[in-house]
Amino acid sequence: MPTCLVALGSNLGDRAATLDAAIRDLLAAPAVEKVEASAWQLTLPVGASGKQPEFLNGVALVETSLAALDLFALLRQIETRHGRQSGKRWGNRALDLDLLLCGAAIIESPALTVPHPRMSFRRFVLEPAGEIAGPMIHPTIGWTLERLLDQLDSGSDRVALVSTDDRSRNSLAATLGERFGLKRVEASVFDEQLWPRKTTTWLAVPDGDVSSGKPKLSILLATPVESERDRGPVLRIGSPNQEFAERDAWAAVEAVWPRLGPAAGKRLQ
Ligand code: PH2
Ligand code: MG
Ligand code: MG
Repeated sequence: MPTCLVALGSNLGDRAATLDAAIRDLLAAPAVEKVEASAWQLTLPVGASGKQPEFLNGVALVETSLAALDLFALLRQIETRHGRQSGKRWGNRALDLDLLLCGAAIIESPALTVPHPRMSFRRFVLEPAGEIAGPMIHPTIGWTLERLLDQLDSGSDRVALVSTDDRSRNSLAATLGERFGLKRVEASVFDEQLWPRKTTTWLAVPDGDVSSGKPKLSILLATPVESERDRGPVLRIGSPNQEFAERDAWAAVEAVWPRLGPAAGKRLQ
């Protein structure tokens, strides 16, 4: 029976009560054998366009005989039961349940992508995952969740923008430069294998440590079949819609470097 990993989040209402109830609901489902939850963590909202309440986040290991799509449907049911409205992509929510991993499965269907496309660089996912699921392997990157989290702590404070299309790469580099003060830097020899000079733009984070090693974040822009293997935390942007791509990219930067976000410096309450 594969073990699946689920992310939980809430930023409306009694957040802890809702996450606790979601765990009970999962346990009560007929085909669910076992559920182990991490501690809940208060986190700054990532990708918010205005003021947003803080999230309570955590993850749960779920042992189930359900197929991934059926578990996904169950998560939707539980979200609905707790007042989730089919809302905006980066909006507030009483309960958000995301299917992160299902054993080593790789699923790309219109309804569901596993591994979850934004899990590998989100602190609010990897920190709780480190507690209960550190040795699980991210099947397309090939790293454990523990190692991904360690990369966010000790990797180089750079973003590698990868695309064969110079124009969209340059335009995204400019957007991230304006928004966060990211600055173009030269590649180091070390990076050449996974991030070829010709197709990569390197951006350094202000006041970061860019000395050496793999970047904390790679963004793959609609590149046909660029492998994620061994890159570490990675966002693949498949949508050709530029507005959508920019939003995904800056939300990823905030997820890796919370101090750059709009809520930075704010005390969690
Ligand atoms: N979920 C999002 C967008 N932003 N930020 C935090 N801190 N936690 C979340 O769970 C979260 C988010 C979209 O699902
Ligand atoms: Mg969701
Ligand atoms: Mg989510």
